[in-house]
Order: sequence, then structure tokens, then C-alpha cells
Amino acid sequence: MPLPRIPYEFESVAEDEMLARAEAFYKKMEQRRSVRDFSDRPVPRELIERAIQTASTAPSGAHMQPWTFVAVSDPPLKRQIRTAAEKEERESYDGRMSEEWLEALEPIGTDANKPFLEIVPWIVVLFAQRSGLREDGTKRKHYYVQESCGIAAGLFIAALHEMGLVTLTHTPSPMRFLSELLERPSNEAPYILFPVGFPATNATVPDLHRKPLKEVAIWK
Ligand code: IYR
Repeated sequence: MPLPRIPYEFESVAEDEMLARAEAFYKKMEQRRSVRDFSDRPVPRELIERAIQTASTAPSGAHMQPWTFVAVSDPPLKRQIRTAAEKEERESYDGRMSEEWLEALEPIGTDANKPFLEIVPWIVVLFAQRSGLREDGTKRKHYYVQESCGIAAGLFIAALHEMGLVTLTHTPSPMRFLSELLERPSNEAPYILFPVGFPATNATVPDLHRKPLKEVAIWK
């Protein structure tokens, strides 16, 4: 049955104001960086809640909202995640990743050590739900799960940046250990792990540059 339909509350914005907002938002987002040097400064749970709610406004296939965010602050659990992630990462860096892949990562300077997984106040793991459950408990297929979760992840990152926190899209591979440690059901697959917190006072980031508009956009 179609849902009842309600008027869309459209906020009309004057064109000069639209441009001003566009510039301001771009400038803000252009300052976002993936950070790997984190501080142990605590982050109130409410901020993480708001970021997850914002991520959860993402459009999704047939509005199935096929995501679960697991937010971890428990130190022993963070330590277990670090240990398991570093074990997989060592195997990846020491053989599973191709020479070409390792070369591509060289400018970024990553390695198998992930101390931030123990230092950060929060680890948020986004799980993608391949299927969900109907009210009667039967399985309900989800659609465009990867796309939906990708969009939710983008909104999550933007929300954290807006509130003055930093994060990193960490994808230890394979990520099955996260399903086990976080006790997630088999219909969910780990999608991205986000360490969330404040940067360390001496944090550095690689001096990388974003492609200019003319390299990423084509006009017809
Ligand atoms: N998952 C590994 C390797 C890695 C892969 C890519 I592609 C990156 O952009 C960064 C890292 C790690 O987290 O170190």
C-alpha cells in the first residue's frame, strides 16, 4: 500500500544566499581531512548519537535504511578490535596486498599499526544489512545496500566534521572479526570502521591536494 502523502516543506532561499551557502559549505568541507593521529580526549555520547542520526537521514533503496551503526567506547573491546585489526592488517601488508596497491599507498604512509583504535574515545562500525526482517519475522530483501551505506557514511563524515570532530574511513580487510567481536547477525556485513575523536595536538596529515573542478566535472 502506498504511504499517505504530505506536503513537502520547501525552504526557498534567495539566489545570492544560495551562492553564499554553497561557498561556505564547500570551504568547510574542503577543510576536512582523514586523521590518523588521535587524542584520547573524551567525546560526549550525544555527539555520536547526533552524527548517527544525521547519517541515518541518507536516502536508501526502497527506504529500507539498511544500516546498523555500532558505537564502541568500552576500552577492553576497543583493545580487542585493535588486536584483531592489526593481525589482519599485518597479513595484508605482508603479502595479501599487491605491489601496485602498496605503491599506491606509499604517499599516504599507512602501515599495519593501528594504535588509534585503542586511543580514540569512540569506534563506530557501520554494518550493511543485506536483508532485514518483516514484523512477522520473515526475511525482507534490501536493495542498493552498498550505495545506501556509502551515502550514509558520507553524511556521517560530514556531520562529524561539522561538529568539530575528526574521523578516518578505516577498512581492515577482511573485516569478519568485527561481526564476531560486535556480535552482529549474519545478515549484516561490516562496511566501514570509523575511529572518531579529536586530533592529537601534534597530528599531521599528508600534504595532498584535491583534483580541481575541471578534472572531475564534464559539462555538456
Ligand atoms: N586497510 C588498510 C590499507 C589501506 C587501503 C587503502 I585503498 C587506503 O586508502 C588506506 C589503507 C589500512 O587501513 O591500513
